[in-house]
Amino acid sequence: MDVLSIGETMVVFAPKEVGPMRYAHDFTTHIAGAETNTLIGLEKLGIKTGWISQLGNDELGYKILSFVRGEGINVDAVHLTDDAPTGLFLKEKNRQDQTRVHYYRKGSAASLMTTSNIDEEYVAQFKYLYVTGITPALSENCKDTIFHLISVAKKLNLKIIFDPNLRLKLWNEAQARETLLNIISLSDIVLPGISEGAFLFNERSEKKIAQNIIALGASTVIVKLGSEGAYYENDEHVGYAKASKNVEVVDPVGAGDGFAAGFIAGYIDGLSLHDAVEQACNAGALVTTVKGDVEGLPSKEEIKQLKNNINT
Ligand code: CKP
Ligand code: MG
Repeated sequence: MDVLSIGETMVVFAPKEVGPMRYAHDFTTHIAGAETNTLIGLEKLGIKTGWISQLGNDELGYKILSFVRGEGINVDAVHLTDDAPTGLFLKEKNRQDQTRVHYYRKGSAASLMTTSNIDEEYVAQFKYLYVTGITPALSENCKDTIFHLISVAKKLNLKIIFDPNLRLKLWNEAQARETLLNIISLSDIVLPGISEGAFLFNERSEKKIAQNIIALGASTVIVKLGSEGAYYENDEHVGYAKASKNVEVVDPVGAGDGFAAGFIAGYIDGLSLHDAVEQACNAGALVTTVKGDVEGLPSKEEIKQLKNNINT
């Protein structure tokens, strides 16, 4: 298997109506969590993945488990617990079409993960570990678990890929900055958004952000610039890439995870750094065209179609 990840996945309830959620009556449900969003994206691009997590031994837990399994992800390392419920969140849309997320995940099953959730033999089956800054924000024990997993993965020669995914609803700025910088210093490939880079290094320029990350020890950095594409840098290549075509945004949440999937799949498939980043931009763009965080994750064919459209 190729890519292993660890994190919390939740059921999302999204009101059909636009406006304050207190007046909402009808909700659609989706499954979302940054790490499984990326793993699902990778499976769609032909990469074999596995997921370490903990869900409640409850109806929402079963719903998530069968959905994630159904997308092809190995779930042997997903544990069901009676000690806490599965987390969930609500996605509210206001009149300006802005999305607000409300979490109901404090004390959730995933937040109770400890180092005992990490089985070295399971980790040893993979070549890459993909982590995001959400998991260490869930609880102190989750933070310890992430650092333990990274050290096990490094010992077993897995490459570490990190998306900072800053979530200030989950922890304070000082805690976030310290932990995210520590994880960056242990990572091979880092995928920050431009505003996350600005938060971490007090720098507005993508080049300065990338240089700071490389100075901490990473070999490849890709700074996401939203609809402007992304800046990439390693010791051989530096440049910009963009989605092949502008798309109509329906739901922006999950774009970063689609980006990660597009990039990691391209990297594993041996594309040039530029082409892997372009594939990432295309995958991220396509995620935003569909409601839900994973429903718009593209296949290789769909990425090709988006590319071809612009050339005709
Ligand atoms: O940075 P993105 O918009 O790609 O991340 C979205 C995900 O895990 C979303 O699915 C949600 O479940 C979360 O980030 C989160 O915990 O905020
Ligand atoms: Mg993100």
